[in-house]
Amino acid sequence: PDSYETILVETRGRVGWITLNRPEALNALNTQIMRDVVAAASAFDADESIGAIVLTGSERAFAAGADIKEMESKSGLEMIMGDHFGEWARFAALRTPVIAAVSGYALGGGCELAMMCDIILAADTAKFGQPEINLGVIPGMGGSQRLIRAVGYYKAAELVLTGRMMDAAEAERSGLVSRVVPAADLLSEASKTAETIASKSLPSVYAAKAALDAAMETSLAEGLRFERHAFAALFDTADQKEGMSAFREKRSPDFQNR
Ligand code: CO8
Repeated sequence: PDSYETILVETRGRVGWITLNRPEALNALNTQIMRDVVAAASAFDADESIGAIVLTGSERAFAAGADIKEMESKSGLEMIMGDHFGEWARFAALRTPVIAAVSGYALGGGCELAMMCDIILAADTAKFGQPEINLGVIPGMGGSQRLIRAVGYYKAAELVLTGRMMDAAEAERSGLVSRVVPAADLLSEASKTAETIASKSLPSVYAAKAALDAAMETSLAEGLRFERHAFAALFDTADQKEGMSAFREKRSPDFQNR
């Protein structure tokens, strides 16, 4: 669809922008916002004129978690049959790199959604946490798994077991965010980063993201095998020839696939 209920969607050059827009609930992730985000992101992913996606929220909140009011009365069976996990998995499986531009709260499902992205840029106002333990549950969209890969077992265990929040500086020190920037610069920095990625050859960007994902999901031996094959495959693209001849001729490359 061209218009969505819970998000704002915009194309700026080769960058697709998705802004979470449920201000009344600090962008809590209900079924509708999940459907909107997955649909908009999938449409950008299918569009070869898009080379990067930015996902952001408001100044006050990236997203304050899954929607507690929507979940509260559900049974375990309903949670499983709702297949929220399957839909978010489609977001995590996009080929196009996604930059999360996080200002304010990224809690619970909000932190987990940021961790499904490839780059996390944080405003100095950002706060991250997995507070599910305070609600009598645990992270359900990857928080107990991706957080450990990002920050290590002991930091993740403390956050998941106590539910406390980290500020942007601690999140950067811990390896959860790529970079912290002043709040006023968050969107321009996200834009610059996205445009930089979108200026590269798309097949190499897809391959780089897939290789990085392999590192998170497989053994070292398997990951290295994947990388070697993906690296070799890129030598059959015109952009590899262009990139390398541009280097030799001391000029900037004019990639066809971007
Ligand atoms: N769900 C629903 N509504 C929310 C949520 C949420 N997660 N967070 C905030 N809101 C609503 C508030 O209820 C409030 O609405 P109203 O004005 O109608 O009362 C409005 O947003 C503004 O919030 P506050 O008044 O609470 O604002 P404060 O500035 O006082 O506090 C906080 C901000 C600290 C962020 C606070 O709102 C808070 O603690 N929110 C909940 C954080 C949380 O526990 N998140 C984890 C949720 S569980 C989860 O994410 C599990 C993920 C796995 C899901 C698996 C797939 C289904």
